Amino acid sequence: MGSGDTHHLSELRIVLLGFAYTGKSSAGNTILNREEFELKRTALCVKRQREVAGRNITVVEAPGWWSNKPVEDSTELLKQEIVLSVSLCPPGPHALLLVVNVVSVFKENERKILDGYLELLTDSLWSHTIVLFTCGDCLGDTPIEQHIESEGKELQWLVEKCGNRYHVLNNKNWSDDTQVTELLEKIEEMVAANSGRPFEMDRKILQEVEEKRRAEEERAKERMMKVKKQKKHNRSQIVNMEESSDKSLVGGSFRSRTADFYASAHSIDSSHTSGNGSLRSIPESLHLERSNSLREPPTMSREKSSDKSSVGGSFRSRLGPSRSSTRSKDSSHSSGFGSLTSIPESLHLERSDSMREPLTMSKEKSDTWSLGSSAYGSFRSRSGPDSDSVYGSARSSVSAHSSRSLPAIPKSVQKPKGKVQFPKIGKFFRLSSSKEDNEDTAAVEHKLKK
Ligand SMILES: Nc1nc2c(ncn2[C@@H]2O[C@H](COP(=O)(O)OP(=O)(O)O)[C@@H](O)[C@H]2O)c(=O)[nH]1
Ligand SMILES: [Mg+2]
Repeated sequence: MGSGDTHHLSELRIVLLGFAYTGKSSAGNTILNREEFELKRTALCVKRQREVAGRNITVVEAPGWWSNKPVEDSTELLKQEIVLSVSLCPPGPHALLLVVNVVSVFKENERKILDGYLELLTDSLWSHTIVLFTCGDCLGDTPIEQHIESEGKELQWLVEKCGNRYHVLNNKNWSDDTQVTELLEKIEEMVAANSGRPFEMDRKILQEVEEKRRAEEERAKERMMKVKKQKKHNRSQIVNMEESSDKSLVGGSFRSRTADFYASAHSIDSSHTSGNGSLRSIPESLHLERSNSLREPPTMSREKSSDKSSVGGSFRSRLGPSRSSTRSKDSSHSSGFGSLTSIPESLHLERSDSMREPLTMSKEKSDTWSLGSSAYGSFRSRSGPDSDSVYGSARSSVSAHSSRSLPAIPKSVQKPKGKVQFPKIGKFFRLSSSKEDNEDTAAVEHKLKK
């Protein structure tokens, strides 16, 4: 591809598309010559702008898709984002860069899946698309043409669909700026071949998706209002309970403090499960595994994920294997009305050699999940034999939501030795009736409220 006769554009709009973990964010950074994109998975498009090589460049990264998950099995959000990516740089991108990692397998299955996702953007995308090979450093001395030939007919099909437009980037070598200027020139050459027309998405399809998105956002707002209203109602009920318990002589102070305790436990819990839009970051204490795989992290059965919305659900997710935490966060994402757009770097996704989605969880893991379908179950999974103490249960569910260290349990409320007992409220009250114990309990409550 020659570059001498192309028109130098002062503005370039680019959309990066492709499988997850192929190097889209890295390519965006190489093109903009700065770490503008974080190397972590995002559910929504990310747009960055910068002046490079005398051009004002806009780069939009669409969320990547899994190589073993056909478009019909993917989420609505992902499909919408892929379509909307091209509307984020009006009047449309000059170039769609289809990112393919040279170390990834690209066979019949991958080709079909890729084609399925690209169909979302209609057939007209091909005239505006360039295959952008990443991991150029992994090729060594092998010319990209040889790689295309040796990889097989599927990759050749892709390159030909793109009018034999391709480019190789080594995202680990920013000092070589010719690789970027050459890419920009290839884009300008394509723009010239398209008579300067940017890629325009079919208006009807775009409108449909935009309307759908708007309606979802509206419903999300309504849900948020509903949750707020519900919380307000719950709070006023607690106040009423407190007032009526104050009137009672025996156990009054205990009940009012208990109401406080449960109210705070409830509010921590609901911040995880109600998805009211306030959950923006995930505590550092939660970690996902990441190895060398392009697989989608394991999914939970519908039953398991719905379990999480019940009391103790988030608690269980935190206690289970590290992946459980992952899923718990995932659910926070999906119920969070789109406000949670990124996953902190401390969270790592599992990778292995294959790009396939792993099968569902092993029996052993699902057994772990089924533990704790009751509050006691979840408590047992964390605390073992001590689970039969009411305080123990409350204490562990609170700690599941809080990254703070657990306050010490006052002696007076620890499990009595010998036969297991479930204290009744009256007994419970009596347990903390001495001055010393009251001080202990007050200290516990103070810490929990913090
Ligand atoms: N060696 C090498 N690694 C790369 C290159 N491009 C991306 N990577 C790595 O591939 C992984 C996925 O990259 P990322 O940009 O997050 O992919 P995305 O999910 O498609 O945005 C990261 O660990 C990158 O460091 C490249 O050109 N060479
Ligand atoms: Mg990325």
